[in-house]
Amino acid sequence: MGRPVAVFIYITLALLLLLVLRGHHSPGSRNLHHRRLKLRSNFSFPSPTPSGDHRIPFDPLIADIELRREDREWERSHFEIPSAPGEVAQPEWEDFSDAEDYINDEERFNVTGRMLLLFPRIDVAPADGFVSLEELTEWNLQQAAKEVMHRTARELEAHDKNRDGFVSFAEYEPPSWSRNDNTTFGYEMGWWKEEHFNASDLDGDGLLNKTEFNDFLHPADSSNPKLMKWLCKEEIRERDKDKDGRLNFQEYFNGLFDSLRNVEEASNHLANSDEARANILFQKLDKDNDGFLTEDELMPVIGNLHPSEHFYAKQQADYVLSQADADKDGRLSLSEMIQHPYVFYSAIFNEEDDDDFDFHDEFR
Ligand SMILES: *[C@@H]1O[C@H](CO)[C@@H](O)[C@H](O)[C@H]1NC(C)=O
Ligand SMILES: *[C@@H]1O[C@H](CO)[C@@H](O)[C@H](O)[C@H]1NC(C)=O
Ligand SMILES: *[C@@H]1O[C@H](CO)[C@@H](O)[C@H](O)[C@H]1NC(C)=O
Ligand SMILES: *[C@@H]1O[C@H](CO)[C@@H](O)[C@H](O)[C@H]1NC(C)=O
Ligand SMILES: *[C@@H]1O[C@H](CO)[C@@H](O)[C@H](O)[C@H]1NC(C)=O
Ligand SMILES: [Ca+2]
Ligand SMILES: [Ca+2]
Repeated sequence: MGRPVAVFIYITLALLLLLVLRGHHSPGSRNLHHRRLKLRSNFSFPSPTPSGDHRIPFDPLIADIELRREDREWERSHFEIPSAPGEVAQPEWEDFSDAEDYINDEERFNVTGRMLLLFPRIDVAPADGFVSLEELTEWNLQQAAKEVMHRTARELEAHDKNRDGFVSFAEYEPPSWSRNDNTTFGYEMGWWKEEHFNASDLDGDGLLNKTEFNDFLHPADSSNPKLMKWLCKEEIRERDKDKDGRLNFQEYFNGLFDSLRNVEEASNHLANSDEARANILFQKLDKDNDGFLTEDELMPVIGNLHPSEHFYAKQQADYVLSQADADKDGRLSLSEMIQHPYVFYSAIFNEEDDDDFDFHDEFR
């Protein structure tokens, strides 16, 4: 009777000790000198449903390295160039491992130096020696827009068969996942169809230039009213079970309400049941009180249904501020930025991913 109990106690103590040791290990490994910066290793094609990992590069220099790497990968997957006989395809080491060695070499890529250089470029409205949430959001938005436009230009080149700098609907080839099955999500998808194309064609000349094509690929970030209207229509189409072109309460409650909770929470805390809360918002959106939501009535909340680049830019700025604003005055001084540089180079919002995804410890 005594022995099993003793063994049990020993095992428990050993486990506790292990936990304590691990606990001590983590704060140490959070020390910035034990971090390694990691480039975004992955490349994904533009998709209408942005994935959870939506990271906007903070430093244009890193963005540039990442984009060049991405371009190369993109070229590889789009134009498979057969290697000449006898010639061995060379792995592009200079773009993959060396880039990370470069940014982790404090003498070559000096994060303090980067902060000194970037701070005055972010602190502009007004230039008062502090970076506000708005300034950081605007900076993130600019970085995101540059990156998105770069990818759009690349896509445009691939689709523009006659090389006139425009994409016609005949030239456009929808992504393969949308071609194979036109009811992938249980409804007839409107994305990448002619109606979507026409809505993106701001001047109606039948061709998309770079701006229009960028809107076509990222409708939620567009300011083209035709396209916003199309996006609302598409939201309805996805949930319109009885196919009458509008949403009744049940279709709204089952399909749309969940995505609108943030709107709903801000406007009303009084109703207690889910359905009652949903009903209050429904009444508010249903301007003509006919018991149905139409595409025009969805317009005021379309930004909540499709997170825009602005949403991510602000989310990332909020996160960075929460981590680096040491004196909690709601803005960042240069010295706060210099003291927390790694927050800027790894801004992600999923705490769990923090260690594995963006950093690895240097104990290897
Ligand atoms: C992206 O990364 C994940 C794991 O991080 C991996 O499983 C996947 O294959 C990668 N995709 C590409 C296209 O490299
Ligand atoms: C990085 O730059 C700062 C400021 O220019 C300088 O004080 C520091 O010594 C540099 N660090 C390294 C490792 O070069
Ligand atoms: C799309 O689905 C419809 C049936 O819902 C079918 O008649 C049509 O041929 C499909 N189109 C393509 C391009 O697969
Ligand atoms: C798109 O616009 C063209 C004219 O530029 C027109 O011929 C075509 O019918 C329109 N298609 C749709 C689905 O609206
Ligand atoms: C594309 O066309 C639209 C509509 O005419 C125009 O507003 C926009 O500036 C053009 N973009 C470029 C890059 O030429
Ligand atoms: Ca063309
Ligand atoms: Ca501060």
